[in-house]
Amino acid sequence: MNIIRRRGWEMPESLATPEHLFFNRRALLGAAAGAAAAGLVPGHAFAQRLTDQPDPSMDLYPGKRNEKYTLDRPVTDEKINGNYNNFYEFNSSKQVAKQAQALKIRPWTIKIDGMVEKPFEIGIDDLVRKFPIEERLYRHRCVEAWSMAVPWSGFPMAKLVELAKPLSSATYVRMETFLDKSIAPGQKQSWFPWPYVEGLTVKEATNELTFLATGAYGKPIAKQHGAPIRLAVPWKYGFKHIKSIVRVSFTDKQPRSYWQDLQDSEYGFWANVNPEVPHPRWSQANEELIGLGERRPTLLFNGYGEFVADLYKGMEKERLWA
Ligand SMILES: Nc1nc2c(c(=O)[nH]1)N[C@H]1C(S)=C(S)[C@@H](COP(=O)(O)O)O[C@H]1N2
Ligand SMILES: [Mo]
Repeated sequence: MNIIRRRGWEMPESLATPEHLFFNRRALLGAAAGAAAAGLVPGHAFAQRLTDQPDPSMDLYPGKRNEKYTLDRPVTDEKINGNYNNFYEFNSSKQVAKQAQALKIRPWTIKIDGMVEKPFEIGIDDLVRKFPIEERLYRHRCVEAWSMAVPWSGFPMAKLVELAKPLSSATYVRMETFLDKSIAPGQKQSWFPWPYVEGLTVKEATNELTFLATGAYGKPIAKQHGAPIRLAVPWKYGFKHIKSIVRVSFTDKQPRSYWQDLQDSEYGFWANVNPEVPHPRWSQANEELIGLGERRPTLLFNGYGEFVADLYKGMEKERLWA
């Protein structure tokens, strides 16, 4: 007999409320096509893994822990975190880790352009050695009402902004994920607005909390978490935490993100965590702590108000919370 067991934190489908809309016909058709394509990929992913070189940045991790950022819950078990991910480029289920191994993370170049003194490109191994790597324990709150606690390693985004030398007229940063259908089957689904794009104001990007994670759990960041470099903005919903970044552009126009493009009425630009403002389809009042089988009330700004509340003073009329 085939008994399907659910662990406590694996919510039934009806509660899991995936980010994208199942009643959207294009997405519905897409989910079916994606599942079919998924069957073909693990072999490919495995072959890629066998040919991977040892990570050349291994010696940098975990970096000295920055004790300023503390948790109110235990760090999520690495195995649990590494097997419950969101990475639509590979597939739109949480079981994406295996397929994500197809991502090729060397060579990896990040383009810095737009309103900067001089556009340039930089290889990931040059970038990670420009600044001291530190470790920070951050909470992560997905818009789907689950959360984790993660030991990221990396450097503040403010350092990258400084390196980029934006013009004083640049007010926003737009970030882009890789685009390569040959390794990422999700990107063959043309009704999704690839590549994945996210944005911040330059003020947000240079806030002390805003972090570029190149490592996690004391080593180079795993592919399913967005290797070799992803964003961590712990006061915002998880979808702002763009993975596998290849381009950082400075602009004076508010960037339109992947999720806004997909469903503007549900996913706004600011996306700050607020337990009192429900998502149009579910409450944000509390969250499932993945791996702990526990639900807890969600905190305003995910508990990071002391660092970021000032950023939003006088913006009460804006849609700050969805
Ligand atoms: N490029 C890209 N970045 C992404 C996503 C994605 O699908 N593609 N999903 C986002 C969402 S919704 C969440 S909750 C987090 C999940 O990060 P994790 O898998 O490391 O927990 O990544 C975010 N960044
Ligand atoms: Mo998410």
